Amino acid sequence: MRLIRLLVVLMLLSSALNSTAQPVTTSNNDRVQWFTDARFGMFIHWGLYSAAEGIWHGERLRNGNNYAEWIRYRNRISREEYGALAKRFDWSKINPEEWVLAAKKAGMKYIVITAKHHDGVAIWNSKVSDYNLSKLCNTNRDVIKELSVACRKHGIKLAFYYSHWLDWEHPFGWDHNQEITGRVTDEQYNQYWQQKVLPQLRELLTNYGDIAMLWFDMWVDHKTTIVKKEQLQQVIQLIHELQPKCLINSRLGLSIDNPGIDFETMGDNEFGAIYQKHPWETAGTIAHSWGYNALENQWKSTSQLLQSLIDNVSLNGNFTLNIGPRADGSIPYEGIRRLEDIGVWLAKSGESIYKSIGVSLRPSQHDWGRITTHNTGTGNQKIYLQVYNWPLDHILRVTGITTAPQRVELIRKSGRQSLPFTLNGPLLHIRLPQEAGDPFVSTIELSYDAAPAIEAKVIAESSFGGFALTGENITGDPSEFELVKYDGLRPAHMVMNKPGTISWRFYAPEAGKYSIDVSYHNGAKEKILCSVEMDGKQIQQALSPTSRVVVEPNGQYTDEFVNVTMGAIEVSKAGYYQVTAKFDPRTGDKFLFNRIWLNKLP
Ligand code: JFZ
Repeated sequence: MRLIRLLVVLMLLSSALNSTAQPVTTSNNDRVQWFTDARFGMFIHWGLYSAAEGIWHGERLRNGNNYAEWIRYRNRISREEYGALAKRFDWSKINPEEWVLAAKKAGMKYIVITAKHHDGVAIWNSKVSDYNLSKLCNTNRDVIKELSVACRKHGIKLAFYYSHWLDWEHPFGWDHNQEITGRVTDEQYNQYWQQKVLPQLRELLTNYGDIAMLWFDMWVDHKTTIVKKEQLQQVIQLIHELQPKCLINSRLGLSIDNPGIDFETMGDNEFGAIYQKHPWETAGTIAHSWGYNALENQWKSTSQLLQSLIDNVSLNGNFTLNIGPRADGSIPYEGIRRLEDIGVWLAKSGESIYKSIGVSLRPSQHDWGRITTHNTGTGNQKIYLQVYNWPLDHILRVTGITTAPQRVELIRKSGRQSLPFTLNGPLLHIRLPQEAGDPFVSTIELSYDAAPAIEAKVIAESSFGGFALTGENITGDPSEFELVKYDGLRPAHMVMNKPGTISWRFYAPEAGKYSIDVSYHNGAKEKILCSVEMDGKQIQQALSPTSRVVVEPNGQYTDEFVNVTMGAIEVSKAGYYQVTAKFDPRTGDKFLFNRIWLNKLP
């Protein structure tokens, strides 16, 4: 799966070489356009479990994931005892319109609510089963009805999470433990499907107006579960029959390549690493648990949440951020605080998020942040530099856009501030004020009257200057040598276990001498020759064997990587150069190449 994604992105990158930054549509499927335009939505986990608050008979969640909505299964709670949690709901306080207002204020465009979670409890007044929140609470209120009215009133799209595979309430529904007990047969499971799943989906798609999407939750391949493909197809058919515009996510149990699946949902809190053409989202939490958990203490910072949103947008993805209200409907303060801060940010920088997408440069090639671009659809184009880390020397270095912008403006709360810049080939330097534009993420807008030209393959300049030539930014065939990411101990590296040559596209900002440092691990017994060539000049060095390095006392060792200054190569003028490095390990030698550092000598 990941390998395929990697290949796709490499194809995209190579086709992007020397292209222009055409304003791309974020999707070519009309039904899903609103979703990719929206970029940011709210998830709400709310149900009977909200009243347990992650504690049962004095005990925290058992067995792993620590998701409060799993408490019935994890803590082996009986149907009756679990149903009695209904007593803790305070209907005088519950007001779904407040959730909608919080979403709106945060700049979110849609809401996905857990209509039925794994516990099997419908939170609407379902005619299909009496074991629903309204009946258990003995109220004629229907939160789904109220939420749908409020969403319509405030212009927020409404979507339902529906746990189709797992249902811990229905006698023939599925819970994981049946892998041991083997309790439910295929016939019985199909009864659950025909008598509960399909009728409840029919209710949800009939009684609450337009439903923007159904969010299913099977995070393993359906072939490894009791669910049959025909059953999933019945669901798709029903949705298309009742609400043809309603979107369906990949966690139905079918991958994005299947007809009927509109967008991909990544793993929980799994953010994108590569650009993907099809619509996709990350569902994430503000803290850890989805349902309200009294023992929660892992609140993410506003910067972190904003960066997650921006990272995903830069890779064509959405962010669906969860809140877990309490049984009285209130949203925990820590959540409200962050939603409000994000809303303030989006009110001034929203153009860089909504209807926006990334540019065709290497993802995360800049160490200061990310780039998004606004899909204007017309000739002019905006590019947004999302600065996570304000450079100490007050110069923002942007690599790969070779057209000079007409304007460069820092977006501040108080207005826009024009910034001076220079463009040298693909190297844009923007002079920044002392103060960051925003305490969380500063946005700088570049305006162009036509799609700017993009030079996708050139090595990005680091903050403070200098260029790192790595296994990730080579030109040429990236599959010849294995690329290993930073694994927690060793730095990222390329495994060169046979003689080989790798090269890069480098832009020298000026004439002069560039020093060349190489960082490597040589696990062989003998020296390995390295030669580096640029502009027809070559320098060589025999790289000595390297040893082990102690990471932590008493035995945690790993491969040592060393830096060696090989010398310098002089170029006669500014411009593009191919840099080539040649290594001659014997086949099977353990030679790990980390990077070359190129730096202009004074
Ligand atoms: C599921 C649910 O079990 C959970 O309660 C919550 O509703 C969440 C949104 O979805 O949990 C998952 C699903 C997928 C992964 C992990 C937990 N995953 O792919 O890593």
